[in-house]
Amino acid sequence: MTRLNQTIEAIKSEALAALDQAGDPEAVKALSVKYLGRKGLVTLFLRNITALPPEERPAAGKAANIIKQELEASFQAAEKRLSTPGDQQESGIDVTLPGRPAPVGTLHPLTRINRRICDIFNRMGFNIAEGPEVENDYHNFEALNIPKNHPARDMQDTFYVSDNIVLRTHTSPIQVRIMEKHAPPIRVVAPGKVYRCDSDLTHTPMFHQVEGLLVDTNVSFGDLKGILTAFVQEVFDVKTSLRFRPSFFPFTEPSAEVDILCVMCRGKGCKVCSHTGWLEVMGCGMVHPAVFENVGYDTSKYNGFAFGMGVERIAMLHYGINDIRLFFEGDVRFLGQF
Ligand code: 2U9
Repeated sequence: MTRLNQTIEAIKSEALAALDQAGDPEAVKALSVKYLGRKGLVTLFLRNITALPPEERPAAGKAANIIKQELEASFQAAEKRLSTPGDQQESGIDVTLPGRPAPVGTLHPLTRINRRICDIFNRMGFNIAEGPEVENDYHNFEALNIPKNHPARDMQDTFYVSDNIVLRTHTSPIQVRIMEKHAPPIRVVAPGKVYRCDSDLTHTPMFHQVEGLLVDTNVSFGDLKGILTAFVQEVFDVKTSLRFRPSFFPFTEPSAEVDILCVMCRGKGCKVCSHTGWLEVMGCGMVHPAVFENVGYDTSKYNGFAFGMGVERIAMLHYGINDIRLFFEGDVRFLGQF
């Protein structure tokens, strides 16, 4: 090794030793100036090469340039290392970055529609009431004028827990229990799960109902039509036509089913409304006097109306869903859309 090479090697060793001692980026910068700056030791060494005999210049220049590059790389690495906070050097995680947003859940579409329905009636003066899902025969059937041989009692439709105990097939027993406890006037809506032994594209063994009951003096079918017309306009967000079609339920007389103009074809006829132009949304009627007698109400003084609807059916029409099972599969790709 020539004397000159020894000098530049010594400069390099000295620079690296000093770099080892540098505790912050400023110290590294100062060393960079000391060795590589305009008047730095390596720079001066390179400048003085011209004073060497011509035959020594290439080797000295090459050695000095290699060392200059090595030192530049070492200074850069040290500066970067010392600029990065210690905890980040350990884990490789930049704790100053904003966090990833946590996935947020949404309300189940049935919960949303159930709340929407109850809220509309609530604003019309109806209170919300709940009751047991496991009911006795009396409250689920007998009190509602459903005689022992009625088809609704058939083993096909009803889940029997024992001879006298059933999973409620509708939320009507809630209103029976309310009437047993309270004298008129009554304005109540009863939401909840109900159970029927039935399963296909539009039926599940468990589904949700909201029923309503109003009892007072001089209640007319016109009052019922007014309340349900206001409700339907509100729940579907559109001014829609309604029709009340005569029907039969053991607990109401007269009874009717409520249809709305098909939300898909606006009455023209399509697959959704089976080409009738109408969609059935709920049932209703004036409460049968036998039901009032069962709870001890004076039928010469009081009368009232009742109605009932399936929450799944309203939700399917509201959101345009054609398979009821989607509500119960728990697929987040479906549920995340509401
Ligand atoms: C009392 C007296 C009468 C509740 C009523 C209906 C008509 C009705 C169906 C809608 C779709 C059931 O889920 S569904 O299949 N319900 O059509 N429900 S009147 O009548 C009552 C309730 C309680 C004491």
